[in-house]
Amino acid sequence: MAEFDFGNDSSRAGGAESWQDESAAGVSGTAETGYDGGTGSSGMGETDAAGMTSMEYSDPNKISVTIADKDAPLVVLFGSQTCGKTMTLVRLTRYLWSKGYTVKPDTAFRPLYDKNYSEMCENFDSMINSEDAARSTSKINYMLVKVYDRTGRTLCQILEAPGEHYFKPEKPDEEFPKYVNAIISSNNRKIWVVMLEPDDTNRNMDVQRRKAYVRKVHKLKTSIAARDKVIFLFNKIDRTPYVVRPGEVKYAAAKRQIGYSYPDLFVPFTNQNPITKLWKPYNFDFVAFQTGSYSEAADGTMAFVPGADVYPAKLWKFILKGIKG
Ligand SMILES: Nc1nc2c(ncn2[C@@H]2O[C@H](COP(=O)(O)OP(=O)(O)OP(=O)(O)O)[C@@H](O)[C@H]2O)c(=O)[nH]1
Ligand SMILES: [Mg+2]
Repeated sequence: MAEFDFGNDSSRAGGAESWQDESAAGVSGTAETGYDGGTGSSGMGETDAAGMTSMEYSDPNKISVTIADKDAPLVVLFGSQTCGKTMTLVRLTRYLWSKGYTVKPDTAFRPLYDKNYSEMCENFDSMINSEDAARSTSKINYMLVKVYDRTGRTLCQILEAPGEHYFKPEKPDEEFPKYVNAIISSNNRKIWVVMLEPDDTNRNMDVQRRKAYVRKVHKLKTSIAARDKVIFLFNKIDRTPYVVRPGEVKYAAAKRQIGYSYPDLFVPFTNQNPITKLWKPYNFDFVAFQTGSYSEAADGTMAFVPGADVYPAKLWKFILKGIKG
């Protein structure tokens, strides 16, 4: 856990003062910034529309986050900008609600000065249910949600953060920001959902950049704990020729395509166990996914229609498997 305390359960109740105390010992650096106690009215305490201080915005190493629950497994949606992390969270949340789970944002994740975050927490339900989900979620930079079963037991927490903090196409080999490293080394069991997408769905990605993304994923692999699990999520599967009908995907072909698009991606995940490798050649799960379809309505809004339930159902099955270890 190194120098990062990951907060504690009292961080919210204690308000701005206790937050400052904690961050002094944490990665955020907010204590040195002259943080103004959450009024957002002076100097470094001022936040932009995205809810970050100018300090956080210009130097991601100053970003302050708190994972108060140090026990619940942490599912991290890892991927570059616009690969679909936020919408995957939206889709999975809708699915989990339909199955009777409770999914709620964790208000303590960002400091009180991040009004954008607190507003998102307040409007979480309507945001997730919005038919214009793509637009209504465009302000999501960070989101930590907790998933509870019917008895109120916490099953896991799911983290969504800006794609450029995991992979920046123009600076592909840059180190992770401090807070990402703090998450990597936290004691929570982690399930890394590594996002992949078709060759032609992201204008910021080309052959070279996908190779660089592979390097970043391999770097992640060398940094994570042995007990951590990895799920490769091939998003935007609707934009590939591998969908037979909604929810039914030619898995072998889809996986083969990933091998071509992201060369050597799977190599470090080879199962070295002489026995289990006979039926399980790799140490990861693989899921094809579609968050939904996006069509432009007459009024210019993007109408979001969720994809088939099969996709989030399968993702959730793998997450549950990862939680159980
Ligand atoms: N065709 C298709 N498009 C998708 C799918 N999922 C996401 N998209 C598109 O990708 C866009 C970006 O999705 P987001 O979920 O906001 O991406 P993100 O990974 O959170 O991006 P950052 O927050 O910038 O890191 C959406 O607005 C959609 O246009 C999908 O399953 N199919
Ligand atoms: Mg996002």
